[in-house]
Amino acid sequence: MTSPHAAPAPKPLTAVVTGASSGIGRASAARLAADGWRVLAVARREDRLAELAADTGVETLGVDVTDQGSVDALSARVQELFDGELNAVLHIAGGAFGLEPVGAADLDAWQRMYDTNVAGTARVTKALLPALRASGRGSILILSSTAAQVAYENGSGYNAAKAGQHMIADALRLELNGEPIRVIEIAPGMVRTEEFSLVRLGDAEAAAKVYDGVEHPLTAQDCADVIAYALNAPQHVNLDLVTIRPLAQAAAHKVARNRGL
Ligand code: 8X3
Repeated sequence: MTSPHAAPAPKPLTAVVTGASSGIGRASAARLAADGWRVLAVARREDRLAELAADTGVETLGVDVTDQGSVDALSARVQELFDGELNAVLHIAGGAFGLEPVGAADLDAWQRMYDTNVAGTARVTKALLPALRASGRGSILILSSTAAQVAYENGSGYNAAKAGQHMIADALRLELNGEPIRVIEIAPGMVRTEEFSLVRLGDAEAAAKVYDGVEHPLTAQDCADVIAYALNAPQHVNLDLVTIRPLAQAAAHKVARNRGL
């Protein structure tokens, strides 16, 4: 029998995950749902989201982070679904398009990288900040990359976009100091997902070569585990910046291949 003095069950924590149709976004949405969070998983590809919803029970919404009307609809859905109280936003939407030197830069691809990674993060943050504030326990988690930390040949467009996200994280942390909202940056190195290198390089053979001789690149699940740790940690613990690399990788340029790692 329940005691009349029993404390009410705590309200589940709420999260919005962008880029949830595949890779690290999908794995993070699924992991938070398994941890008991109420998750609104968003991405452009609604067919993929429907599969995720069927597998995990998360709520979904088709959202393009580069489109203001779409992000306004996201904010309205958060209001409706979570009574306007949001505990975490995970900025996973983004990615790399192309791999060429500055002298041959594909400026359309640069623009797309800026729009999705940088402006997308700012647009979604701006829209959801009132709900993060209203929850009294908020986290803004930005998935950047080791590409934000050190440049590499042919990486400049992506380096610039990811460095932009890093700066958003740092500025936000200063701006929100004194409020119960923490800002967490997760910076993975070599992660093998079904799409990252394929989207970047446009062909499966070139994409597979990136991981040649590396037996255990990071997986989306590895990243989701770290993300879940950061978000489930007590609110006073702020993992400002977590760099994650596979054992085989010491730096962007230093990858041990064919060593069984
Ligand atoms: C992915 C890491 O090395 O391809 O964000 O830039 S890298």
